[in-house]
Amino acid sequence: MITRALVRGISDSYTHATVQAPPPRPIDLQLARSQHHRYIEVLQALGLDVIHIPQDPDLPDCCFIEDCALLHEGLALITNPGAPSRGRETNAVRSYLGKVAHKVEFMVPPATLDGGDCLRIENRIYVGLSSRSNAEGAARVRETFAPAGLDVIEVPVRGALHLKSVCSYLGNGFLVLAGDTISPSVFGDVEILPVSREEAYAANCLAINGTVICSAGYPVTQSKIKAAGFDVVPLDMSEIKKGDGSLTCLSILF
Ligand code: CIR
Repeated sequence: MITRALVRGISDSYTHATVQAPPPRPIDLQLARSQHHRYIEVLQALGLDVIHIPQDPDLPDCCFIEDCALLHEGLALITNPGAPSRGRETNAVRSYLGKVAHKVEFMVPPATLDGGDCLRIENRIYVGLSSRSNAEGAARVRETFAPAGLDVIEVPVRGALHLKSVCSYLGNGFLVLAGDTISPSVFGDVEILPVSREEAYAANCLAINGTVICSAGYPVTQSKIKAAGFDVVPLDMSEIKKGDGSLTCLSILF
C-alpha cells in the first residue's frame, strides 16, 4: 500500500530543462507549476501524504525527482543520475530520505542510473540500460536490493529516454507497453495493454493503490486501462512533457 509521495517543486529555471529536442512551443513556467500543483492535489485526493522538497533555481530538472532515488521498504539507494547536469539534484533527496529510510545506500561513478529506468513488477526490478543508466548502475541496484528479495533484470532501451517512458506496471498483473519498443516476453507473466505509436506518451502512467493517473489526451489507452478494471484520473501534462518528463518522474512513492 502506497501512503506517501515525495515531490519537488518546479525550478525557476525549468524552461532550461534538459531536453532531447527543443519542444515545438516554449515551456510555460506558470502552466507547468499549475499542472504540478494539480498532480499534487490528485495524490492527496488519493489519500497520500505528500512531502514537498522546495525547488532549486539552479537545478532546472529538479522536479523530476524519481530519477534521484529508489526506495523499497525503508531501504533507499541514492542514484547517480546519467545527465551530469542533474548530479546535484540528489543532495536534497538524500537529506530527506536520511530521515525516513532505515538504511541509505549510494552509487558512485562509473555507475549511472535514473530512477526512470527502474520498473518494479512485484518482486522484480527491471532496469533499463539507456543513455542515462549503465550496467554498473544496474549492478548497484542488484547489490542493494537482491538481499531484500528483489530480482534485478536488465533491459536494453533504445529510442526512448527511459524504460518507463515506454511502459508502466499497474498492479494486478497488467503492464502498459508502447508498441514495438520492447518484447513483451521480457516481462514474464504479465498481461500487456498495448499502446499505439500515436499514443506512445501515454505508456507512462502512475498507478496508486488501484487508481491509475494517465496523461490527458490519449483516449484509447485510457479506455484500455479502465477496461482492465482500474479507476482512471486524467491529468494535463503538456508542460511536463515539453521538459521530457512524464507522470512517474514527478514523485517517489512509498
Ligand atoms: C531529463 O532529460 O533528464 C529531464 N528533462 C526529464 C527527466 C524525466 N525523468 C523521468 O521520466 N524519470
